Amino acid sequence: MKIEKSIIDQHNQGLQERHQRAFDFVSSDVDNIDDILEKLQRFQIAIPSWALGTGGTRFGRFSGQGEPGSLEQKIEDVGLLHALNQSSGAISLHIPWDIPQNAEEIKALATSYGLKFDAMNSNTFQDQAGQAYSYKFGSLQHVDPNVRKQAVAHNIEVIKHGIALGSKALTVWLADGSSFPGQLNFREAFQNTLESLKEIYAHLPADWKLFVEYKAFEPNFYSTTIADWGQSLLLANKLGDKAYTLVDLGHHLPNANIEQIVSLLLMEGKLAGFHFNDSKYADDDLTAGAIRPYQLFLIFNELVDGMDVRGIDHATGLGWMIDASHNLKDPLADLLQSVEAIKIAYAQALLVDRTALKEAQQQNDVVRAQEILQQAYRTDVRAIVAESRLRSGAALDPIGLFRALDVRKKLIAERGMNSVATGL
Ligand code: AOS
Ligand code: ZN
Ligand code: ZN
Ligand code: ZN
Repeated sequence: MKIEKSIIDQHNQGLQERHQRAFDFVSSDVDNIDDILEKLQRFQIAIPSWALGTGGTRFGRFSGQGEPGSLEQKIEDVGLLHALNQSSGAISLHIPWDIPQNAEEIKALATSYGLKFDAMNSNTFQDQAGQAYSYKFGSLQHVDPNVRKQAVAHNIEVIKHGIALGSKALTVWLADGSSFPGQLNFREAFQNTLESLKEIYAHLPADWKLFVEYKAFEPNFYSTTIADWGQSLLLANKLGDKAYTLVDLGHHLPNANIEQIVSLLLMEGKLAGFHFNDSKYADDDLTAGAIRPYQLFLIFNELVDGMDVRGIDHATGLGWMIDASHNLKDPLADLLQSVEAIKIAYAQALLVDRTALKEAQQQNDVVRAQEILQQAYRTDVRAIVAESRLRSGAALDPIGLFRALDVRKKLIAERGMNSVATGL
């Protein structure tokens, strides 16, 4: 299914008056409103193909119905999101879950929805049918060079698929690590991982990037070979200019100061981008902004500050992506909520009075510094984000329209009750 522009216009007309009142109210106090709106309009967040179906946990999985069963249908789903919010203009694929049979056709289909291909994701955390060697004890770190070779070859394969689709980055997330003390020699595991990554890196086209994702724990519970930003940055620095550290918000030990990590990575020119999600405990992969919206704002505050200093393009300078899993909500509605939360945090960060903040910092005026940040955070910017959507031809209320159109019911009619998205 496709959502026609006329449907969106009709929906917007019904909400226009109310929206205008809210927008006039909030924007009357903002000097650089047009600049903010323009930045919000350009800012795109990629949708991962694996978030389009229900994920489940190791205890069970409850089918979501009408889920995309093919790569074409996944693209169709992201197309629906993009039509509703004009902010989800890219999809991130996972190999082997999304192997394109005909790259040209897939590319053309994505273009017809206004979508690009963000980072490609490799998978050496599961064994695939017919695979010669098992990843039970790791992949790029493995003690057996044959396993490492197989895992390297898979990543090179993923790069090739990405080239055919016009992607420009490879994200490597490894489950590699150990669950018991003594199981692994940390240094050898790290060295093996580095050597394997070097081989993969050597196969990157000149205009490609390698994103090295870190994760504190899970599925291994004693050590993870790329466990934190230090270990990722160490690898990225040794690999070269095309390698960067990817921050998944759910991959830190409790209470980590993620905004500080982001700030320093940006300063070093080594921030790859994000896997946005939220969590109460660890890698919960909940809807962005659902648990700690203030943290999300503080991260964006560092991003806006650092990007302005470094002159990085807010819209395209980083790999902005969601990484989420859904057990309860309709994945599409959930993704609309995530994108909205991310844009709200961005809009709030753009409101921060940076000159005043700098001044307060120089004077060690802690009270004022906090007031300045919270002034921005406590501003209800929803009408600003909605206005940016309106100007881009998207819906004033994407979730409202998604529900009013009964999109899921139509997808079930097209795809059936028990369709199951490929993925975790
Ligand atoms: C796993 O915990 C990581 O977040 C990965 O980024 C991702 O979820 C996985 O690669 C999906 O394929
Ligand atoms: Zn991730
Ligand atoms: Zn994760
Ligand atoms: Zn996650």
